[in-house]
Amino acid sequence: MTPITTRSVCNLCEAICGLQVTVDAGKVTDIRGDRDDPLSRGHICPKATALTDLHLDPDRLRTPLRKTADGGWEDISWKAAATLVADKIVSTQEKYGRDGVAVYTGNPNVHSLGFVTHGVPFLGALGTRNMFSATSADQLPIQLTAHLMYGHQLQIPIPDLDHTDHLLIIGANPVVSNGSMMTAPDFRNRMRELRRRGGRLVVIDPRRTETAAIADEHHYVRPGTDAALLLAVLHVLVHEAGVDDKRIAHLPLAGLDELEAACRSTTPEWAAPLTGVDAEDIRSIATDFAAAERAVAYGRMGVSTQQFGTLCQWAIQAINAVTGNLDRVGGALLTDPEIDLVARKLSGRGHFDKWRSRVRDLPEFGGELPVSTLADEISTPGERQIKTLITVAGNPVSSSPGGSGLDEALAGLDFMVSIDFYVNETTRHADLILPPTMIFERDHYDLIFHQLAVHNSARFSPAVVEKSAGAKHDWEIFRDLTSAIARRRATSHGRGINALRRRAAGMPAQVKSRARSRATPRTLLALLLRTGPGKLTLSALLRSPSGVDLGPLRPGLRGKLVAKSGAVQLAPPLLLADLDRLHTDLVSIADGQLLLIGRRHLRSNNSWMNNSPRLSKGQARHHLLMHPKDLAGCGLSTGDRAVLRSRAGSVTVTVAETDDIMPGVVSLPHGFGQRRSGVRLAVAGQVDAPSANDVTDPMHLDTVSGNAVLNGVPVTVSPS
Ligand SMILES: Nc1nc2c(c(=O)[nH]1)N[C@H]1C(S)=C(S)[C@@H](COP(=O)(O)OP(=O)(O)OC[C@H]3O[C@@H](n4cnc5c(=O)[nH]c(N)nc54)[C@H](O)[C@@H]3O)O[C@H]1N2
Ligand SMILES: Nc1nc2c(c(=O)[nH]1)N[C@H]1C(S)=C(S)[C@@H](COP(=O)(O)OP(=O)(O)OC[C@H]3O[C@@H](n4cnc5c(=O)[nH]c(N)nc54)[C@H](O)[C@@H]3O)O[C@H]1N2
Ligand code: SF4
Ligand SMILES: [Mo]
Repeated sequence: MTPITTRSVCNLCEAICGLQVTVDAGKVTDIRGDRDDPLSRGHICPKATALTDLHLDPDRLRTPLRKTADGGWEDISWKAAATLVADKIVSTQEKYGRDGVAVYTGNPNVHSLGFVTHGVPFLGALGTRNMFSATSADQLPIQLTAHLMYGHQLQIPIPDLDHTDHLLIIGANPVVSNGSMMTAPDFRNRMRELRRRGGRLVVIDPRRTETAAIADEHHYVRPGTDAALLLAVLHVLVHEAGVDDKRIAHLPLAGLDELEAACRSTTPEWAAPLTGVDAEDIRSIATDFAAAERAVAYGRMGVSTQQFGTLCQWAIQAINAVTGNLDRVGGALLTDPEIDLVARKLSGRGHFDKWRSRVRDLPEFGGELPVSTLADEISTPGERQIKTLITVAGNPVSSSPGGSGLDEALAGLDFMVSIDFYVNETTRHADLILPPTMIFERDHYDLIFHQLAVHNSARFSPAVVEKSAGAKHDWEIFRDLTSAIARRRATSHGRGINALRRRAAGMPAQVKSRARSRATPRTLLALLLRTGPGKLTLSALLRSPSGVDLGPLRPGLRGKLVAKSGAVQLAPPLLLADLDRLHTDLVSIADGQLLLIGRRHLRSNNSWMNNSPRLSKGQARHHLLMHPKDLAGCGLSTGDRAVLRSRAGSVTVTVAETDDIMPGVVSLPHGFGQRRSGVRLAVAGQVDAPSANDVTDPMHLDTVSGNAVLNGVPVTVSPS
């Protein structure tokens, strides 16, 4: 056979880069950026080429594994596996109630069409309140803020990168991450274009990051104190510069008076000693922003996974709104995806605090509880205790705070099943692992990330290689589990299986139940396209495999706003109430303590892809970065081993000196720690890396949302 070149997609991060791939004898042999892709324009990062490693990795599971009595693994048939899972789920729920079964869904799920079409309804049909995901260690504050201000958790204005004159980034590093809650492939070139237009990039970050390095201006900020900084910026905008009524006239805004009151006393002079940013710098951050015709503020992990994550995300929205940059070209705009999850009601608005977690009384959001309390819910006896856990595409032992505590808790479960293609720190505890196919073997359409992209486009990427014999797609796994559970329930209650089938299979409610159990992600996508207001059909997408250009972002929030009041809520009461905490709890650390923050690397991908030789080769990248003054203060020098300790736990790290970090701050990346026994990865490099989440503290939350605090963790560092 001659090699063929075709189009595909990288689903490793939110940038959703288009790929040109060469397939030879059923194997992908070459991967390049697809220049014809209207969104990614030929951009890829080193991770795209590592998809070949994933595709060919002998450690990647292709068929189910069952844990043996001595802790090893043996093969099991798909059918026997589905029957076993169904039996455990049904018997647990019969014995302990629906909440006896818990679910953790990890990050890669949002990058899988089959999960969205079949996994979401399957898991929802289990009816458990013990739902957890990576959201509460990530973007929960953004979704909660969108829910409170715009009326929908996914009505999230996106920075109009391609037309702005002034981009203010707080706590994000898109040069490395390629954007998050802002699908922004080719970010670096997009910033070159900003410069060519005469625009400015301003970065606020405790580390001089790769993004700060290309910025016009960078300010260090003390971790966890951004809410004070942003409220001081709002103070300058509202009380010193004054709101320009003409610039905000295009939108219905409610709560401006309350917002004004909330930032009356939050002067730059108040914020300066708290944040470490000079009062005059705070003033110029605000006035430069206000002076730009088209400006937008954007903040991500550094201002989501910290003590005041929700206040930060709210203040960022408020800064855009009061300067008239919300719903303005070059400001923050809603997208016009071909399949609009909000307009089509394919995603719920979100709801907050409808119920609480059993042990720590933490609020749900959108039906999920904070992952920081997953271990408590497993190990604390009582009614509603978790006995059976389903994890899908996740690794919470590595990715959630207090990972070592969760590691212990998982060992105490009655039963655990993981849908994942690796044995990792988390899935090693499973009784069963069900591996799905990977991206090249399955069809893909980005239902989620077209909704969050800086440019409107639509792209369907059919599978480019056959799945291996006996392998299953994730949606087939969910379909078969649905049937197996229905069969099992039928035997215990004599009930028909259709009720569950109807609830569980397939996404759009329009589809009749029998058709739904036969539906594939591709047929459901075709249906969504056909029944929507857009012009594109699946055949049209198949004719344009690089994607269809749907044009730049456009204003239109007024017509799309789902808030019941019909206005943008600038001052949600829940958040105003949280301001008190800002005045009482703003990061206080004891003498000798430092503040831990995280970081990402271009060759990292959360806790996985560490098995790719292409990505993990080369120098270790998991050093604890420290300022020279702090290093000397701890009696250490570069290369030394040291103990990094917090209230929650400790790890041994190798320290490295850098001038690129604020004194008093240390940085350790997350996603490592694959040395826990039983993990079946070859791990080409980065072997001694500790898990940052053995040090982050599951008790330390952004209290209002329940989101994890992964940045700004008080720690000490001492020679090991
Ligand atoms: N300290 C600290 N902790 C953090 C963060 C931080 O910045 N600092 N970041 C947080 C963030 S933003 C996130 S999103 C989370 C991520 O945390 P998680 O979502 O818990 O973990 P991942 O590392 O994404 O886990 C990926 C797992 O999914 C599997 N997988 C990959 N693709 C597929 C697939 O298509 N199907 C299935 N079924 N499985 C698949 C992989 O084999 C791997 O085991 O980590 C969070 N944790
Ligand atoms: N290469 C690579 N790309 C990725 C990922 C990956 O693992 N590797 N993961 C993907 C995922 S799941 C996500 S969610 C995104 C995350 O995307 P980003 O949020 O852009 O990535 P981070 O590296 O977490 O950037 C957070 C920044 O906040 C800074 N920071 C820490 N604490 C504070 C603080 O208190 N205040 C301020 N102002 N800044 C602070 C950190 O120094 C860091 O530069 O990246 C995605 N892209
Ligand atoms: S930036 Fe890299 S990892 Fe992200 S989608 Fe593009 S190629 Fe894949
Ligand atoms: Mo994330």
